[in-house]
Amino acid sequence: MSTAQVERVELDQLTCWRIRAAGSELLVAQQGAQILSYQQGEQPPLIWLSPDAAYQRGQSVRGGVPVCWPWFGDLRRNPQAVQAHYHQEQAPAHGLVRALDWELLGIDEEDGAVTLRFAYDTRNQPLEGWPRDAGLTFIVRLAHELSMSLETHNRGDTPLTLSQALHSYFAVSDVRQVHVEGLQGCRYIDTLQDWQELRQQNELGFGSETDRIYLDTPARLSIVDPGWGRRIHLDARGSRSAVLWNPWIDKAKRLSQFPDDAWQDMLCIETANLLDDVVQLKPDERHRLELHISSERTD
Ligand code: TA6
Repeated sequence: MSTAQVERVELDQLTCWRIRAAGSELLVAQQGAQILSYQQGEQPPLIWLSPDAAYQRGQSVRGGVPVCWPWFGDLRRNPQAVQAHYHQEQAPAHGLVRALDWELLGIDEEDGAVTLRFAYDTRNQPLEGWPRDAGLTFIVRLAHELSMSLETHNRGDTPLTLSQALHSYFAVSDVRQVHVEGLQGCRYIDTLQDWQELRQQNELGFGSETDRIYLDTPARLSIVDPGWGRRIHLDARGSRSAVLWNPWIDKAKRLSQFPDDAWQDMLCIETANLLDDVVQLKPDERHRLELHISSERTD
């Protein structure tokens, strides 16, 4: 007997899917194949969605897990091989697909879990200024825990180099009280200190705006949140880099769809392929970027 529920919901201009399975709930927008929120049982949400989120066509919803592809961040800060594929004056932040319509291939249920399969095919929907032949699939599986996999298939006859990230916004009780485990000893690029390279000496806590690219990251990073008595585990595959971001007070005031005080309630850990971890695909080669999110009680 099916215990999962799948409901299509229209949020302003966006078609979304609300999925309930194994005591968890997930909200996904078809635009951008963007996970919007994720919650286990009666716990506070694990994935944060802005209270000021706007559901407009052509713009990414603030929060959730925007898919940044075929580059992350400012294109000009990417390796030349990533920049070379794009031929327009203006390059949008975080690539080209996070606010475009993806195709929903299907929603399947099995053993109480629900899997959604999305695709973006540059043959059917060419990306202006990026004339490459690539196929993207994004598979999201909700059981009690949440898994996601972003696969790129280089269908062209020349090599393809890209950077990417699953730009996950996590909900926290108070970012000033949390810390991140797993980054000790990692090299990082501090984008707020002229992109200089530094090394993380101990657990990472937050006391100001933070915007860092960590390199040679381990498979597991964890957010320790004493305020909500939980650890959120991020288990990654196909990634050796991650972005840690909190806008803090001043930048929060400049962000769209973002209440001025919301910086306290969220923390981005973005599972990525950046800088010396960019993806290099030969013709017909594939790469998967995968993330599994779970949580455990600590109180
Ligand atoms: O991932 C960190 C970052 O690059 C920040 O610098 C900030 O710009 C954030 O992404 C959000 O970007 P967005 O374009 O979604 O407002």
